[in-house]
Amino acid sequence: MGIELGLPEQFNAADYFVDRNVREGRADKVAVLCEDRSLTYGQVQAGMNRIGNGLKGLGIHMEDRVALLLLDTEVYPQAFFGAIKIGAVPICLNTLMRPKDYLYFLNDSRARVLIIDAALIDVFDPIRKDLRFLEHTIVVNGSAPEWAMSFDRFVEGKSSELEPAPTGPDDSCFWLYSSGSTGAPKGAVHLQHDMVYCVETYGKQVLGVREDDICFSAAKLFFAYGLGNGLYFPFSVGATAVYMPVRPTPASVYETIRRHRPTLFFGVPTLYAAMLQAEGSLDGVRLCVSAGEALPADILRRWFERHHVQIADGIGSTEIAHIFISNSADSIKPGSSGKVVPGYEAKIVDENFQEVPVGEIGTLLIKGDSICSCYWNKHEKTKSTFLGEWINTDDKYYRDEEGFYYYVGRSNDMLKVGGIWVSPVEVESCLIAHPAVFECAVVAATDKENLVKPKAFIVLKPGYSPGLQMEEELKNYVKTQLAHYKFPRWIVFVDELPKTATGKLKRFELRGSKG
Ligand code: 3UK
Repeated sequence: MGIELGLPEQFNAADYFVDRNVREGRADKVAVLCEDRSLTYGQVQAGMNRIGNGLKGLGIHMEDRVALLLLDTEVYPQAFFGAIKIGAVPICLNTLMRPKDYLYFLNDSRARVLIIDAALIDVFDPIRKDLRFLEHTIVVNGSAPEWAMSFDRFVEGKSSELEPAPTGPDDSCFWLYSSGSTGAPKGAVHLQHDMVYCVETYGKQVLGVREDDICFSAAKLFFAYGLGNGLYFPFSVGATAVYMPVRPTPASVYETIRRHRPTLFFGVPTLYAAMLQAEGSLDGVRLCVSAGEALPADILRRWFERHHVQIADGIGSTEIAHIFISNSADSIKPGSSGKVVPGYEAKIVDENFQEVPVGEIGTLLIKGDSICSCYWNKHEKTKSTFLGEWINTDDKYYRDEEGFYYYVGRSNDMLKVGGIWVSPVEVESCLIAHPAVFECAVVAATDKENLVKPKAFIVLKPGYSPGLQMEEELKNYVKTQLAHYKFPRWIVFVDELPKTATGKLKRFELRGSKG
């Protein structure tokens, strides 16, 4: 059943997640630990207010979009909530994408301001001339090029006092982009009450997040998953968040755990598999969480044997903001996604939207009040995904007698690689543009840890010969064109691809192979 949040008619998420901590006496409590720096809730509030006032100074109003392209540092919560506090709408952008992806995000969203980490500024050079709506670029954590504005200039003379904008629970609050197998990414428009719904359901009832927790998410804040883990769960109870701006490798993650001693740790299956291969300990961690893709039972078993800490696998989505089916510390079935989180409802249906019996596979529909309001400017996709109170997750699931849910695959061809979407169609279009490639098909294959990675079947043009050198060349080619994690880990050269009588690729015949 759904739960009532009972939020007042005037409600602003920045007031709820930041100001309330100060009002409740936590001004001096540490909100964020990042490398050797720490910030209290009072400092986060002052920084947030200064950024809100800075945005107002640029003429940004309620409902204007503010794009954030930021590494995980203490700037993140201040910029995110600074925008929300004035009623503007932050868009958390993935930092791993290519210039043309950013061109799309910025033009599609019509963001008027971009707040960008100095370390990422180079991606903007090739696209600056094609930006249609962006008016201001503010550079944080480093110096600004002459065409942008430094953070110091942006906040110069700005007050650290700010009244929240008169938003309500159903106003737009933040966007996250979600990618599909074909077509452009879709901006999921989340409302002011959505984060509170996730807190009252998964946050409090599954994680049991509390004031003395220290939350460390290796999954970055720009993912819907990381945003809850590292930002609004800890901030909902005045806990502490640990931010790590560098890439999550086993070494950087173990080192951050050693240094800041988190109590809750959030990762994706690929990272858990890699951490099992490396030295390190988890002292102080009371629970680990996995999401983004299914956690193989064997990784969970080996993790518990070595660290004596459970990993609670749960499924969430960008559209639903966070996790809606999950295992929990005291209820775990390895290989399952767990049970429906209190506050959500689930239905497994056939192609006529009729519920299927226990044990039978169908499409997973979810109901719950953290579902985004729509995809921005994508009416057809909105209608086919959001079905009244329900959302079609496009995931195939079955349920057992005890109410545990088991993931069996996607309804479409999308792959989850290291917890991030990869569209096989996008990788294929990239490969086909290489002069040696005549035809190709990209499918999911599993590595030795049973984790999914892209695999390419390639028919070469006459005059080109298969072999290790060609394989390397094609892999490198994809790496230069697309986000790095999308490149095919295995390449198989074939004489022809399996096709149906009508010439449609029989993708299922290639799928499911070992890499
Ligand atoms: C897949 C899973 C099996 C599934 C996310 C936690 O991953 C998140 O959001 P995305 O929009 O992707 C959603 C899709 O990913 N998936 C996610 N978790 C699992 N499949 N087991 C899992 N545990 O296909 C789902 O539809 O990137 C995860 C919290 C918030 C999130 N947005």
